[in-house]
Amino acid sequence: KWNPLKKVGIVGVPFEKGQTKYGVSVAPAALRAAGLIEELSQIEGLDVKDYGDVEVVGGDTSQMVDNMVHLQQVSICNKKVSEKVSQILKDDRVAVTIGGDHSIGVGTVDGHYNTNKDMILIWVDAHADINTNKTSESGSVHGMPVALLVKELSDYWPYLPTMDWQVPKFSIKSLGYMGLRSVDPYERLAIEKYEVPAFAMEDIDEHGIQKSINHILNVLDPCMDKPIHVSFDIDSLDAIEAPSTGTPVRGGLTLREAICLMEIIYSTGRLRAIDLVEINPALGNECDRRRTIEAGLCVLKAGLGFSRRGTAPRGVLDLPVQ
Ligand code: 4U7
Ligand code: MN
Ligand code: MN
Ligand code: MN
Repeated sequence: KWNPLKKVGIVGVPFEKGQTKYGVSVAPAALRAAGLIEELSQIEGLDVKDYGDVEVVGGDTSQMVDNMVHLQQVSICNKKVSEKVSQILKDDRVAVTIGGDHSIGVGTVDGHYNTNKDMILIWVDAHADINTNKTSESGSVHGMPVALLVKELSDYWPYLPTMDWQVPKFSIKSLGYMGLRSVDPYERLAIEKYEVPAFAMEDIDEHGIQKSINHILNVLDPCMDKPIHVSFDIDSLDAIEAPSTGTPVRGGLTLREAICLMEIIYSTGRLRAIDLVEINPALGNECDRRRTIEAGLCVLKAGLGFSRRGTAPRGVLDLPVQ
């Protein structure tokens, strides 16, 4: 019944104020320089449109809310991200957003939710990113986007100046996690309280990647008719596969597992948005940087229909003769 959309829109978000390290804002340019658009365009039948980068501007840097660093900049950027993602989806394209740090997940999911109220969200990450400003150790907003998005947690936030444009309406019942291995105590409490389907690495070890993702899809969308949003933090991959990232954690997904995960989600025909975040080309050496960017490209390609089996030329029935 569902056929994958063969049109995709790419938008870059060179934003890094959701965390403290320099460099994650360079990722959209680095991925483009590594051939992002060309590689995706080589996928058979895929129409790729580049929407450019969201413009990132400064803002008031004073702390307006306790333990939430650069909230105003995060807010200004995310409003634009949300509008851009909505526009790409309305153009009937899969929305691919290249971060930037993971605070931009607020904008991507908000933009998707505004066009598809029944969307489900798969958060692929070493971390749960469901801290509030009260539970966060770091005060970095890239550890808070899920808590900002879900309506069930709205009472746990103080009033957030500049964030009035974003009303949390997305339900935590439509959220699932893959790849967790660094979860803070109150984050774990939230996962258990709301019974969020969460496959930490030990669960993936027990069940395997295919059964794990199929289980999540089945829990969140038993009728198999909802649009899917994948928010892919590159640190879900093992630090050996993706060293150039701000908060690497050992013992993560292999690139093969991540590719398999994306292929399975692609094959539902319902994948409508992918975020690729937290690649930081300024961290590590040239080899680390290339490895991390390549891994990111592999993940995107798998989510957009690239087949490891290969694809025969279209409309051709035989090999060329001499
Ligand atoms: B990322 C952390 F305390 N939980 O809140 C926090 F461990 O988008 C890490 O997943 C957040 O990379 C990591 O600061 C955010 C920390
Ligand atoms: Mn994250
Ligand atoms: Mn992470
Ligand atoms: Mn990180």
